[in-house]
Amino acid sequence: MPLIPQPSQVKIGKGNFLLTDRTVIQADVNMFEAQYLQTAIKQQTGLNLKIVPVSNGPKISFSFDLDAPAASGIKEPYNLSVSENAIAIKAEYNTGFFYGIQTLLQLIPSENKSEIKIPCLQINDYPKFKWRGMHLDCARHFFSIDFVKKYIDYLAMYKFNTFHWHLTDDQGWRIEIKQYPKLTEVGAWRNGSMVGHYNQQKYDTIRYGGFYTQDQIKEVVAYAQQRHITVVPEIEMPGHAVAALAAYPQYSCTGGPFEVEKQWGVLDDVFCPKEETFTFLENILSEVISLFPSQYIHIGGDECPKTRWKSCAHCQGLIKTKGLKDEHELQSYFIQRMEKFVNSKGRKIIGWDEILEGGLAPNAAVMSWRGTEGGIAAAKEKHYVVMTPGSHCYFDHYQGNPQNEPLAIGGYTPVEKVYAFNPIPKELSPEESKYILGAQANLWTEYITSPEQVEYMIFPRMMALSEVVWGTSKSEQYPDFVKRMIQHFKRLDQKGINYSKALFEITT
Ligand code: TNX
Repeated sequence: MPLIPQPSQVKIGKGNFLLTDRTVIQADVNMFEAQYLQTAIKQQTGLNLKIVPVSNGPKISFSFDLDAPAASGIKEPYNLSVSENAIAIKAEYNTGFFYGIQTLLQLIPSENKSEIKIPCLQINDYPKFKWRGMHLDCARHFFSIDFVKKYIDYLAMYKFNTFHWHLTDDQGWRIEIKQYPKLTEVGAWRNGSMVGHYNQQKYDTIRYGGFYTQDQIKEVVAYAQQRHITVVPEIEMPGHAVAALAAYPQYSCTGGPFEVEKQWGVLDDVFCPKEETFTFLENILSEVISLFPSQYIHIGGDECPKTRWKSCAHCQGLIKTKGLKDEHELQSYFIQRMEKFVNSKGRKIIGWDEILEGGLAPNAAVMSWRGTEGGIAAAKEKHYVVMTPGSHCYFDHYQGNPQNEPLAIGGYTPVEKVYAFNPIPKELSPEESKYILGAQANLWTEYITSPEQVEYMIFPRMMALSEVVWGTSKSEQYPDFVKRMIQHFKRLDQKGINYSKALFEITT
């Protein structure tokens, strides 16, 4: 069966179910999942299935009576049984129905036909990891709401449940904040971008930018929610803040002026740990929290040079009065202040692994990107971790021979390497491993300017990652995975999705 991610348990039976326009979807007509299935079958096959509350004929039915719940406290488990007379999806939660639907859709060939054979089988399935994430950087390059929704659709197809939305960076502030209109009036626009590779230091002079209104953000969050995906927003601090400082220079150490940045990289101007800055950031986070119902709010924390803090009298004074050792502890003080605020709103923070430096905020979760070491250290300190090491999870890297690939930042992370990733490092005991929530791929977009290129960079690598985080990838089964993946290419073709064919390169 060409299923991705491979389910936990599949038993193939005998015979087939015949899907025709006489098949009905037996469900409450208002059930989103039933409507989703109806639309997807129509798109995939041309068949028009009715949704009816009760039927005695051939049907696809939903019921809340999962056989043997796999693991308590998770919403994903489902059973899918296909027999000659009926298809039944059982689950405890609608999330399980949604995953059963994704599996069923992969059993239905993508072709216009009036009669489609679906092989009889029984699937019992649930994921291993709670955090199955994909990230998208909409700051370096801006992607429309329509494309962000498509991206969410791609996540849904492969049973991802977390969309990490990178909304702010040096090169652009992309989220409307009502209390600070200049963040988008000024911060969302730059007067040029880097052209070609970073090393060449060449720029164009084209005004570039865009932002999402709060109404659009709500629309995306609701769209994702229907697809059982949590949107985790990221607001960068204290580093990667130049776009915000271009709009409000008073929250820097020097007072500016600044321009929204044109070049990629790590910049010295960062938020200054003043009371006014904390108030500014808290007011921003209040609006962010009201838009995103996610348990976690990502506060960045990565790549914050300490250059400005070192020569800032206020910062040095703060280090003294708070009894801090150095600027790293000052960064930790900064993050802990923000954590207190976010916790007071009933939410938790997650940040890049630099938040370990100078001491972790008490309830923070860590995204381990500079390898898995940060994640290992955090799990040993009993903090939750999402693994996203550059070595396996950076989809801005090349996936084939750079000579045949569109310009990328560098690196080499082919699909086979992604498939071989194990989010649980061998250094952790079973007890410590419980703190590994899962894994995520990051798509930084310095060199990714169009939706087509986003698709190219995530496909097919996200298929490999989906199996890693679902928990059914096994290195020795890579050849089998490749066979299934190649069958999925037809589906991607049918949906008009652009994907990399680097896999077919002859390597010597
Ligand atoms: C490092 S990963 C960054 C990003 C860049 C990326 C390029 C991380 C937390 N920070 O700002 O876009 O490298 O790969």
